[in-house]
Formats: sequence, C-alpha cells, structure tokens
Amino acid sequence: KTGFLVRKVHADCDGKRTPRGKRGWKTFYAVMKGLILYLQKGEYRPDKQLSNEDLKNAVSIHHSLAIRATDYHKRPNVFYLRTADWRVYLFQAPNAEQMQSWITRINTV
Ligand code: I3P
Repeated sequence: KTGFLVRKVHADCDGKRTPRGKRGWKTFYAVMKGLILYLQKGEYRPDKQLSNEDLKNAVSIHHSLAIRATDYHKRPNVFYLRTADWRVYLFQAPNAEQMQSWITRINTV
C-alpha cells in the first residue's frame, strides 16, 4: 500500500513525549513493504532511491497498533500508530477511506 500521509511525532522510544520543535506535521509519501512503513520526503517517483533520512523515518509495523484518533480534533482523518517500542505517531490521511485502509493494512500484517 502507498499514498501520501502527513505525520506528527508524538512520542519517541519508550513513550517519552517528543520535545517541542520536533512535533510539527510533515508530509511524506508512505510505502508499506512487508513489516516496514517507509516514509519518503519530497517529490514521489516510483524508482526513487530511499535517502538516509528516509531510512531513519522508516517505522517498524511489527507488533504495532493503528487506531483512529477520535480524541484529536484539529485535523480530520487522523489515526494513531503505536509501535512495539512505544513510539506514537499521528498520521493524517487524505480522506476517511484512505485512513481506514491504512489502519486495516497496518493491523492485519
Ligand atoms: C509543534 C507544532 C504542531 C503542534 C505541536 C507543537 O511545534 O506546532 O503542529 O501540534 O503542539 O509543539 P514544533 O513544530 O515546534 O514542534 P498540533 O498541530 O497538534 O497542535 P503540541 O506540543 O501540543 O503537540
């Protein structure tokens, strides 16, 4: 599965609140490959190589949980992703259908 997602980092490893200055929303082209969600910055091309920064932004989906962010009202179509090492991301999908599709895809790998 692929598509544009806007990401906010809420908690780092072990659930520690991500500090100010690193909590802004950023747009990525997301590519789910096996148990990894790759987040590519910049213009999307199918043949584009992942940069070192892209690799750092990759999220391990193994034992993670995606859930609709019903308590977050500032943006629509947002879901939480909590990873096995207790990082927490918010992801905004382009529409409700895409949001649901990402949630299902992440939770059924
Ligand atoms: C954050 C940025 C986010 C905001 C967050 C800020 O600042 O403005 O958009 O989240 O608020 O800390 P920075 O880019 O300097 O990290 P919201 O859009 O959800 O308000 P927060 O600290 O209350 O999460």
